[in-house]
Parts: sequence; C-alpha cells; structure tokens
Amino acid sequence: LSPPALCRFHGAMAGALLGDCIGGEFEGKELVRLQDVIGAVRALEEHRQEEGSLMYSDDTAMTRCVAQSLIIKQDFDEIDMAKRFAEEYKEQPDRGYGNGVIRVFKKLLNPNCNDVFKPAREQFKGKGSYGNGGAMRIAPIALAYPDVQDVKKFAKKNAEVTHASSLGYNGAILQALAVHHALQGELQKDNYLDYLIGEMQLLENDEKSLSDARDFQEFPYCSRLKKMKAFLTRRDVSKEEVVNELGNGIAAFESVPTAIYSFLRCMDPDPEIPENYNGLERTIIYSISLGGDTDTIATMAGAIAGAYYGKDNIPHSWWKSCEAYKDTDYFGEKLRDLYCSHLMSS
Ligand code: F2R
Ligand code: MG
Ligand code: MG
Repeated sequence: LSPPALCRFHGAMAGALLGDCIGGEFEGKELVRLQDVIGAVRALEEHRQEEGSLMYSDDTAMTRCVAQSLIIKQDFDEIDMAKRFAEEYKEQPDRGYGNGVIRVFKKLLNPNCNDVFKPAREQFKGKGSYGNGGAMRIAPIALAYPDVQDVKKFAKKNAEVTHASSLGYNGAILQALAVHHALQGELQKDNYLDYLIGEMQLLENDEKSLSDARDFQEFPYCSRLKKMKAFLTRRDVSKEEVVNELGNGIAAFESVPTAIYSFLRCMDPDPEIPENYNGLERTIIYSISLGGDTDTIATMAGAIAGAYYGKDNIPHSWWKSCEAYKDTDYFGEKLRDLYCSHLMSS
C-alpha cells in the first residue's frame, strides 16, 4: 500500500489555513455577497495585502496544537493535547475562541485537574458543547492515521477534550472522515456521500447520540448528508436553501455538512464564480459566501479540498498572505511521515 502524495498533506494543512484566514473577515455576517469574497481574494492576487498579514483565529491555533502534539508524541496523547490547547489559549487568548470553551481551558490550566475530559463534561449544565470547535481543528488526525478505525477513535477523543456532547464530537468524526477519504484520491460524489452516510448511521444510532439529538432533530448529520445528495442532483440550489437546510452556524451539525457540501458542489464549475478559479479556490470562495460561521466552514471545506486537490492548486499569493503560512509545509511533511510509519507498522 502506498501513501497519498505529499502535496495532498501540504494541501490539507494549507487549505485549512486559507479558509480560516480569508473567511475570518466575514465571520458572523449573515449576508455575504459573492462579489465581496471575490474582491477579497483578488486583493491577495494583486498583492494588495502584505505577506503573512491575514491573521489566523482559534480554528488554526487549535489545529496547530493538534499537529504539534501528534508530531512530538508520534501518537495521540490526550494529556499533551489538552495541555497544548490550554497553554495556547493562555498565551494568546484573543484569537476569537467560543465563549463556552474558555471555561474548559481555565479548568485545564488548574494544576489539580487530573481528568482532562472532565471540564468538557461539565459544560452547559452537563450536556457538553455541540459547537464546531472539535471539528474545525481535526484535519491533522486524518493526516496522521491511515486506518479509518484510528481516524474515528482519535477524532472522537480529540474532540472530547472540549466537546462532550455527541453532537459536537460526531461532527469532528465526520469532518475527519471527509478529509481521510478525500486524501485517498479520485472520488465519485455519490460513493463519497454513501460512505459518509453509512459511517454516520452507525454513530447516530448509539444511545447517547439518540438522546443528545432529542433537543434538536433526529439524526442531524445523516439527514443533512441525505439532503446534500438531493442538492447535488440539482444545478439551481440557492444559497438560501443551503443555509436553511444545512446551516451556516456555530453548531457542528450546522457547519460540518455545509463544509462537505461546499467541497462537493465546487467540484463542478459555478456560473457565478469566474472560470479562472479551480475547484479548491471555488470551494473556499463559495463556502465563505454562505455567510455565518465563515472562518470555520471555510477552514473545514479548505482542509477537505486541500487533501483532494493538493497544494499545487493553492495560489501562492493566497497562501503567502496568511499568518505563519510556512508552517503548513512543515506540518504536512511531518504528518505524512507519521502516516507512513503507521502504514508500515500495520
Ligand atoms: N466564537 C467564535 N466567533 C464568535 C465570537 C468571537 C469572539 N467573541 C470575538 O469577537 O473575538 N468563533 C469560534 O468559535 C467557534 C468554535 O466554538 P467552540 O470551540 O465549539 O466553542 P464553544 O463555546 O464550546 O461553543 C460555541 C457556542 O455554541 C453554543 N453552544 C454549544 N454547546 C451548547 C449547549 N450544549 N447549549 C447551549 N449553547 C451551546 C454556545 O453559544 C457556545 O458559546 C468557531 O466558529 C470559531 O471560529
Ligand atoms: Mg475562528
Ligand atoms: Mg468560526
């Protein structure tokens, strides 16, 4: 078995960074005009933005922690992971973290905390967070483990450090699977979605998932993945329909499916996006144009598209505009080494 090419690992890390940095300007705006997003990327292409000047947010700050922990520990280590999240927050608290997750970091920073999953379990009166913070940072897990069982197991554990609601960690598992599958190469949209639906059907049928979903709707992930399948058969799906049916919010179930849809939809040209943009560029532009939690939806869509198309499809000018852009090559290379070592030992 040969591992995927290095450019896919570089692409996933760089795509995630681009989505966060470019999407950040639009986060929280419900109405985002496609022309404004195109204007923003044109400014990068015309070098109207200084090198490294687009700041990354909590999405990338936490993704970097996941990558660093995996690389240094050469495996998943929840204690090291939790320590990195909390220390990163302590050093740079103004990266735009969710209001709830800050309480988890503060508890993790207490030297008497000896169960790193406990603070997350205490969130929201014991219900745990359903925010998309577990999913937004998960790409490095998919890049480190070739075995899908490991991807699922460690995506869940990683998310559970901050997100104890199954609605939160199931979103992280779905996003990790979406990156993992895109990394493997050429894909058919229907097969890709059937695979994800099959995996989520198993997850959403466990007792905790059924109970957590009761406050919202039955099978929040599967129902959106199925809706997406129907959307992909039509060429006239409006932004409003996507936002109404899939979501563009801070909850994981209202953003992970939307990121996956953005990637799949943008495999084909879009009459509203200039033809010179490739599938990866279209994915970033389109996902931001949906408004709402733009940095997070675009970072997740960017990670999937980057894993699929590879770094060669990322415009240099976009990449170089992002803070700490050079690090994505380092992370991509080291995570691929880890992926290969896991492949050799299996
Ligand atoms: N937080 C933001 N953006 C908005 C404000 C930024 C900041 N205040 C600023 O202006 O600088 N973006 C980032 O947060 C999202 C990821 O959040 P995460 O890590 O999941 O955090 P949290 O706090 O766990 O959940 C987010 C919110 O979701 C609601 N929520 C979650 N679970 C809930 C539950 N069981 N019951 C009720 N509400 C629940 C809460 O409102 C949480 O605060 C990303 O968008 C990232 O970019
Ligand atoms: Mg953010
Ligand atoms: Mg966000």
